[in-house]
Amino acid sequence: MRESHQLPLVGLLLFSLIPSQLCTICEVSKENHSRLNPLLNTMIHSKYARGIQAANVLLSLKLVGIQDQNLEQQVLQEVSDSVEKKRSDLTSGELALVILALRACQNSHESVIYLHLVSQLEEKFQEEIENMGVHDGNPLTNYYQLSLDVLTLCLFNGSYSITEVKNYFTPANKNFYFGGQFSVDTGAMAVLALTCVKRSIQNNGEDLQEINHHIESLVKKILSEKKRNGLIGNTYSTGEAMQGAFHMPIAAAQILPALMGKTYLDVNNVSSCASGPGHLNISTHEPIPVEPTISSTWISVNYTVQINETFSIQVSVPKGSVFLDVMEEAQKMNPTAFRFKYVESSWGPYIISVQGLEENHNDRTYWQLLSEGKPVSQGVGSYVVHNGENLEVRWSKY
Ligand code: B12
Repeated sequence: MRESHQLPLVGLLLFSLIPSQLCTICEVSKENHSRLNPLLNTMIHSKYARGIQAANVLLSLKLVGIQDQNLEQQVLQEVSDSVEKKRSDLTSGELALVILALRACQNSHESVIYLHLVSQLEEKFQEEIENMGVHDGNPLTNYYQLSLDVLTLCLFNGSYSITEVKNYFTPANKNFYFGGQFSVDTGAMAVLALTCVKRSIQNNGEDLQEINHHIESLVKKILSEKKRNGLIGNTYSTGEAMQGAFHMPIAAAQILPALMGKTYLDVNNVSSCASGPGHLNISTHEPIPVEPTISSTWISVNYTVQINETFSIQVSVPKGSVFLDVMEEAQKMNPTAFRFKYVESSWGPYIISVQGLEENHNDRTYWQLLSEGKPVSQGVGSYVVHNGENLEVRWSKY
């Protein structure tokens, strides 16, 4: 992913994921805990806190130690129901997140009921490895999810092979890169997983040395990306920025633990979980929805679908519209050239096909979103378009 793909979130996320001694500046002081309320409310009152995506929210609530039995019970129910519904259709990373969320902050004797989920994850992790064997090193999902898998198996006594982890998580592996650009999020999640594995190794042999070496190189790569965006201070120092950059509940869920000085490595540490603020003020009422100001002003944008051929159209949409509105309008005007499909994900709508041409993880193909020829850093549901802008969806390889 290119530079423009790096959100302030990445800067903060990376610090949250690197072992905590590096992260003292991320933590919000006790007096300022109330400033986290907007983040909490964003996280809880959203359609993305439903279904399987609720796992992110539950994990975050438990990690930061918010003691609200009703709320926790409600989110827990949401997670359990969606596991029941999706069953074997869960991706490996989704299942890993579910386990992290359900088992977080529990004593080990309380958590026997989730043992079958850990065995399922062992199988899903092996399917990822097998897929890499047959498809040129490409997993079923991606390395962010493989890292979540290893982290979860490591934290909750699942079985995995240290040799496999050592071989697959070399920092030069192509799966750490999208379009030649190092993915900070992926690297950060891998550092967490490798740190857990490192702690589990008893002897001081070759395994330990190699894992240590992987961690060090990944941290170096992450830090070298950070210098370019350098937004850490600004982002959490102003409440406004928090509500802006982190208006997506998933973004809020990923950043909250960091702001409370917690990382995903803390989930099996019951005493660390319990030391949360407890008193954060969560509004139990849905915020009154801000009606989108139906603007009487219309803007005009150019929209292009780029495969081998180029298909372009001029579209008029109300001011304040997002990328998705433009795509929908273009589809109405010319369904043959501009028809598309999307799926809902934790980050909002994700474009999976245009003109019937579908992304494929085995081939590393996807639909990239661009503005003025540069990749945008948000999805179609969030990116607000401007008058005269040149938007593009491009058939690409990562
Ligand atoms: C892997 C990945 C990809 C892969 C996905 C395919 C694959 N092999 O899995 C590729 C490289 C194709 C990709 C593409 C894009 N990505 Co991406 N991606 C990720 C990453 C590293 C991990 C996602 C994951 O597996 N999560 C774990 C699983 C369990 O959760 P999940 O919700 O089920 O995951 C699915 C969705 O996240 C979806 N997805 C991936 N990226 C994006 C982006 C958006 C906007 C949406 C709605 C969904 C989505 O693919 C995942 C697998 O199915 C995240 C980092 C992060 N912090 O989450 C960035 C991340 C989600 N991506 C991001 C962006 C911006 C994009 C693009 C819009 C870039 C672009 N300009 O084209 C495109 C999406 C365009 C589209 N078609 O709609 C941003 C989103 C920020 C935001 N505020 O919206 C993130 C957070 C990276 C970052 N820090 O900037 N991505």
